[in-house]
Amino acid sequence: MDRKKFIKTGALAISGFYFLQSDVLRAAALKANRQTEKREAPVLIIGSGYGGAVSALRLCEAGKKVIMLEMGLNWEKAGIPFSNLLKPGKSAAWLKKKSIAPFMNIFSLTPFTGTLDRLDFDHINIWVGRGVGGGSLVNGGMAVTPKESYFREVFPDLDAEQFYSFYFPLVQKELKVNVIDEQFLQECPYYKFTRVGEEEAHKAGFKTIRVPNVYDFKYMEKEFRNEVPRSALNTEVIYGNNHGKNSLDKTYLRKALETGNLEILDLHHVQNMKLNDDKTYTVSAHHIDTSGNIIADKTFTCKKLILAAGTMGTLQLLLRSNAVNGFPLHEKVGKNWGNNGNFMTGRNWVKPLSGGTGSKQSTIPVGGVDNWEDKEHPFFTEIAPLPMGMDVATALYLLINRVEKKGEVAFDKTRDILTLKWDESNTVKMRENAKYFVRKMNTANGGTRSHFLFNNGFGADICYHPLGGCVLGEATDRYGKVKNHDNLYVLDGSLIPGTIGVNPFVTITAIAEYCIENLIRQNEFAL
Ligand code: FAE
Repeated sequence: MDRKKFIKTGALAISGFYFLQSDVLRAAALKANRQTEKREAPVLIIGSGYGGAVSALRLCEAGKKVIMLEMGLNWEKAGIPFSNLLKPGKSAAWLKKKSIAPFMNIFSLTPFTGTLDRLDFDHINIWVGRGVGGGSLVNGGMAVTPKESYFREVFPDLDAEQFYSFYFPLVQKELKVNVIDEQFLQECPYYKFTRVGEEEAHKAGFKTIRVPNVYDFKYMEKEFRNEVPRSALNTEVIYGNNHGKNSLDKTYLRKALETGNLEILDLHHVQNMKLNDDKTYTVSAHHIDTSGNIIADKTFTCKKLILAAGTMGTLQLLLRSNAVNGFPLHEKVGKNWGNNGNFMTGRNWVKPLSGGTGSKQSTIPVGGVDNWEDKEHPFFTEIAPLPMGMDVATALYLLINRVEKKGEVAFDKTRDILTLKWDESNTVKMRENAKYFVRKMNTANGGTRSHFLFNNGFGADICYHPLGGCVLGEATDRYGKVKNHDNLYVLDGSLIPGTIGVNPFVTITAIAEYCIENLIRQNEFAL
């Protein structure tokens, strides 16, 4: 090594050593200053997404005092604005150094407890929401009621008539579901992608449907007229919406807080649960700051525990607690998991000579292709926006298929991670459907398979809708009480056996309403 190189390497090594030392010292200082706190709670809910929010409201209305632990931030309380797709900021990712959208991750970030997280497995990446409101903060707001025939097939033991006459209408009202005005849709330049998508689908012989949403379309019309601040028309969606979207913090959670019976503790990341001899639970959580540093170790002892941490969160808590302290588990926990048939695809060269799919796009999808009744190729697909700030003549689709082969979730104790038995064999039929759809669309309209967005045109590994693993009536009783337990309940997407045929939050909310109503009626929460 020459002298110059020696000095350079030595200097780097020394500065590296000091950096390392200062990191180690900072971590040690933080640990030494960490506070500990113990609390008692009659009813504890983990997670503030759909299942958690419904449970909180109905229990609070019934006069129960509820504490809710949420690992993500309370954005409204923090007063930090959400960032948009073209300028990702604090809200863009959960403690990551780079943006984590499904594509175009060219943005560097300072790690912050953002709203969107991605869980990476060998053959599938799963996106989830973090923050008070869970997935409702980051999702596209598509509020779709499943087809009754498929609901009956997926849940043969539920009273479908009661769901379609009572629970689905109830949640549509509570979630503030509405439909875009047809004239606005036809005239608004921000919906060219939907108009082109529908026109092309019709030309290819497909049936399209209008998709309801929780985004307030009257607000959107005002946005368009520049009467109010823009949100959906300003590329806000998967990193949160500053306006317009009726996320759970504006619906169920707000109502629950108004009862005075709910306390929400944000930035509380639950690590594991322990079953005590008197059948109560001790829940251990890290209270973190917005950089992810642990500032306090907290334990909560509760009589009744509701897991609503979302499919992956709930499975992580159950399986990890079992690995760490022998938490009792039923053999069906982790089984019957699915990606709701999620399969992304797209097309390039869509109407390149007539303005493509539009340079301006609303982030809120309102159209879909319904091919569910086709025996050979049953699927539903969302005509998704791609608001990139310029016309890229590209159409994006999120297909929802049947899940013919289910997956399985387990826990690897040595690596301390969840594992997922899921590979290309689980998505064979989904790929066939996507190929069929894209080929038919291209034959009728021109265009190519989208190599621009995906490797070879297909995103088999993109999942927004993880479902199952703690299935109603299998790992739980018929109302979500976990088998082998007296005081533990699961109320979230993990109750749905891996598939529901449409975007799932309306169903998750309805099932949670049904379960909590019956649990309260059975005096499960009489303390
Ligand atoms: P979820 O909403 O995920 O809430 C779980 C909460 O628990 C989260 O806030 C977590 O931070 C929290 N949590 C997890 N682990 C812990 C822990 N250890 N300690 C403390 N807190 C914890 O659960 N669905 C639709 O129906 N329509 C759509 O348009 C749509 N678009 C989507 C777009 C994107 C980008 C994504 C990611 C999802 C989308 N979904 C959509 C799916 C939907 O948001 C999801 O199915 C529901 O949010 C799941 O509801 P859960 O109540 O199961």
